Order: sequence, then structure tokens, then C-alpha cells
Amino acid sequence: MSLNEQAIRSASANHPRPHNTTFAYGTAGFRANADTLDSTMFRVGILAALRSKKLAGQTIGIMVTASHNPEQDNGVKLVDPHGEMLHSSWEQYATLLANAVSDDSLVATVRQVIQATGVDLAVKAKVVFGHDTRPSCRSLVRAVVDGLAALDTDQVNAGLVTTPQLHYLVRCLNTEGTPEAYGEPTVDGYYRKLATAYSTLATGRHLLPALTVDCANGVGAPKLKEFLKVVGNDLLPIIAVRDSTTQAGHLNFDCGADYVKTQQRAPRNVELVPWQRYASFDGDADRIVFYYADADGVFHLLDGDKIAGLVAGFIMDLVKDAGLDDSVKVGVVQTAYANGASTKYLTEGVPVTCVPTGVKHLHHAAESYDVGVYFEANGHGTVLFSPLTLSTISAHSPSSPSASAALSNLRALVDLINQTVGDAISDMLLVETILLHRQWSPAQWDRAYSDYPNRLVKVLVADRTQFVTSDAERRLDKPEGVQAAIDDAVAKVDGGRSFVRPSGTEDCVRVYAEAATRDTADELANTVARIVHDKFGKGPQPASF
Ligand code: G16
Repeated sequence: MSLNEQAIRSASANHPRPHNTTFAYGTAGFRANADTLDSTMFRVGILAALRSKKLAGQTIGIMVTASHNPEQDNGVKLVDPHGEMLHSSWEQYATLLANAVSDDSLVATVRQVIQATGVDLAVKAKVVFGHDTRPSCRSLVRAVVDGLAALDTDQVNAGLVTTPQLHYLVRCLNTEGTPEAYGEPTVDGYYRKLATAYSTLATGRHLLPALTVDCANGVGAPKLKEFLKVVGNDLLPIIAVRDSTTQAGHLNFDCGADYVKTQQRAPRNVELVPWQRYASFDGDADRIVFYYADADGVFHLLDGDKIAGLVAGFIMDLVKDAGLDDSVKVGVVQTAYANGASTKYLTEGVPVTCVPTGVKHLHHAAESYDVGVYFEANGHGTVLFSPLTLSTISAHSPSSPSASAALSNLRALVDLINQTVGDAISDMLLVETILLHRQWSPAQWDRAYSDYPNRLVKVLVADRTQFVTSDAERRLDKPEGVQAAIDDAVAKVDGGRSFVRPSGTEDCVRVYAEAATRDTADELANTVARIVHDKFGKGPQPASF
């Protein structure tokens, strides 16, 4: 079968590439102001079709979302057959296609990708796509569909879904009818799988007070409500707030996981009831953070690091109680953003790896453990069970009634966790399960260790591509001289640590700083932000803390 060049050329003419814009594949795919993305979405449709053909017609996923970004942005995440992010070796092809300057050069680039990767055009491609609640999704999805049609692709429209639901669907579609079948390839199937596992784990336990969930006014709101209808309020008391998905400008605005984590405060205008549990999703419901206020109204964040500690400890206990601790070892993966106190706490009990920001890096590193717990501090993470570990858990014969109970809990946990990607709903259930089993309040969970005071600052720069990092983003190789200035600033601060890296989802550079006290952490963050802004910044200085 030959390439229908004419079909690509004429469809591409309806999706012209904007002049003077260069598209870069970032931390989680393409992300930019939605008005600039029509041609990129069309070309992503083509790319996904080629990727599917390359992988013998397995289903590839496309999620139209800009997750935590403001409502006027949009973007796209590409999902490989096992439910993981697009393999990094293909990111270069995505970038090439997105930046081809004309319809003719697009056709030539498609040919180049086919040749470089050995795509067999005779293979029928299959792609499932979905989108979040952004108003721009409607037209951008149409562009994706045009790209898919130009390569005569079998299409499954998943409609409005959370990002993790789309990842789940991809894996289910590719494993259906095989020994690795992951579940029923529908959103209802997703709800039933999670609800069944949660019921197994929660039934008979003494219920905790209700959890209040801030849905970031995003897709997590309708999807959480759909799930609650399946699982029932008697097992899972939840109050869903910030659930306005149709009012312009509400998405992620002054609420959501990213706001709560970076501002280190509750969503705006939310009065926290002391000692109650709260959680925030992000805009596409693939991240979650928890928090509470103490009796003095002081805000306490239970972020991805705290979730990793809670989850790793619980799984290690279950593995031990089930009599599997000789054969199943747990490891944790973090990034440079992990609070130093969390890394210190975790390394006392488990091996810990540090990798660059981005689920693709964490997921990959977690695959090297029997049970790999990965969480970014921002609340994006999950747990991976290796194929061998899954067989071990499934074949194991417990030697006592208590070992048998631990084993059945472990088996249910495997189903409760969305192993394709971080998932706010699944992670929420995981945390709720553990708190239920431990009968812990958020403050008891928080007791494991105290975070070092820390601060995250965004600095607007003229060209973030000038910033090049190494050592899992903990060192800045370029621009030259900046790392030495950061080192000097850090050396002056007790317990200081700071790094600078370019964001892969927003047009900014991020500065992270932690230190022994609140004041010195803020001072260090301000100093390093100034070092960056004075020489490379654009616009006003970032506000000081
Ligand atoms: C995405 C990625 C995360 C990453 C975050 C911020 O999250 O999936 O792994 O931590 O962006 O990345 P950066 O600091 O490079 O902007 P989301 O939830 O926005 O898709």
C-alpha cells in the first residue's frame, strides 16, 4: 500500500501551520496557547497513525489536554500500547512533523519518518482519542480526526475522559482477550474495576470522615461523580467541590493540585475545617495532593512525596504479612523536586532513584523494581508491579489466615492502582484505603517526617531553551556561570538546596529552593530567581516571598 500524498496535502491545507512559531515536544507532549495548535493536532493524528502501523496495528492513544495549564492553553499527550507515554525515540518525529513548514514538506517529513522507522504502510492503524473540558478541545479534536483520516486509521472516540482513563483504555484495547488483559475497554469498565477493588479493601472497615475533593473545575468533576455512583457513598463518603466545568475561566483557576502545591495553601476562599481531609485534582485528573489544617488553622500539605511514603510503607507491610518479603522488593522513584526530608526518610527503608521531571522518566525507572512506587512531589504518580511480581502474588499460597488476608488485600491493591499512569481517582482510592486500614487522620499520616521548608518560583525568561541541565536536573550546565552563582547562594544557607530547570509545559524557568527555615528557604528562592532574572529574564521580577 502506498502513501496517499494527495490526501495528506489537501487535508493539511485546512490546518495551516502558523508562521514564526516553533513547536517543541515538552515534558508531556505539545502544550501551548490553544489558538496556535490546530496544525500540530492534525500532525499528531498522522504521527499516532504511523506509530500504530509501526507497532503492528496496536492501538495508540491521543489525549487532548493541557492538564494544569490555564484554560486558554491546550496540548496533547500521546499514549503507547501498554498505556505508557509515547516512547522517547519518537518525540523527534513528533517535533519534525509539527514544524514542517508547508504541506509539501509535511508529506516529505512523513516519508522521512516512514523510512527512518521502517513503518509498513500496509498495516491498518488504530487510534483511540479523548479530551478534557477545555472549550478549545472541540476544534482541536476535529484536527486530530482529520490527521487520522489522512492515513485511513480505525478510530475510537472516547470523548470526554480524564487522561488516566484514556491511558487505561489504550492498555485494555491492546490486551483484550490475552492473558495480560487489563480490563474492560470502556470507562464503565474502569469504574467497575476500581470500585470492585475498593469494595474488597474497604468493606467491614470503620469509615473515616468524608474527604472533600477540589476537582480544579475540570474533567475530574464529572468523572469522580460518575465513579461515586458506581462505588456508592456508604463505602466512600466524598464531597466534590470546584466542579464547575462550563463557566469560562474557571478551570485550574485559584484551585487544583498545581495551585495548592505551588502556593502551599488551600484553594482560594476555602476555609479548612481543622483536622479534616482535603484533596485537589489537577485539570485532567492525573495528579492529586492532600492537605489539612491544624487547630491553629495552619495549612499542612500531603504531597506526592508524602503519598509515596505512605504507599511504599503500606505495600511493604502487606508483602511482609503475606509472607512474600523474600521475593518482592519495593523501590521508590522521585525527582529533584522531592523534599530532602522525604528522600532521607525513604532511603532509611527502601532504595530510592532520582530521575528528571516527567512521568515518562519516572515510569521507566519504576519498571526496574519488583514494586516501583513513583511520585513527583506535585502529586503525579502510581505504583508498578513487575510481571514476575504479579505472577508471584497470584501463585502464592499463604501459610496462615493473617497471611491470607494480607494476600487478598495485595491482590485487590493491584487492581485498585492504575498502573498505566498517575491517576487522581485511583490514587485517591489508594490513599483512602491505606488511611482506612491504618485508621489514620491526616495528621497521623503527616507524622512520618517534617518537610524542609521549600519554595517553587516561576521565572519568565527570554529563551528557556538556553537552560540545559544534567544530573537529573540538579545541575545547570548552561548558561555558563549560573550554576556557580547558585552554588554560592546555596553555600550561605543552612541546609540549603536549590536548582533551576526549564519547564517543559509552560514558557518559564522553574526555581526550587529548600532550607532549614521558612525564611532562609524563601531568601534562597528569591536570590536564585534574581540570579536567573537579572541576566535572562523578561518582564517584571518574580514577586518575592
Ligand atoms: C506534566 C508532566 C509532569 C510534570 C509537569 C510539570 O504534568 O506530566 O510529569 O511534573 O508537567 O512539568 P514542567 O515542570 O516541565 O512544566 P501535567 O499534570 O501538567 O500533565
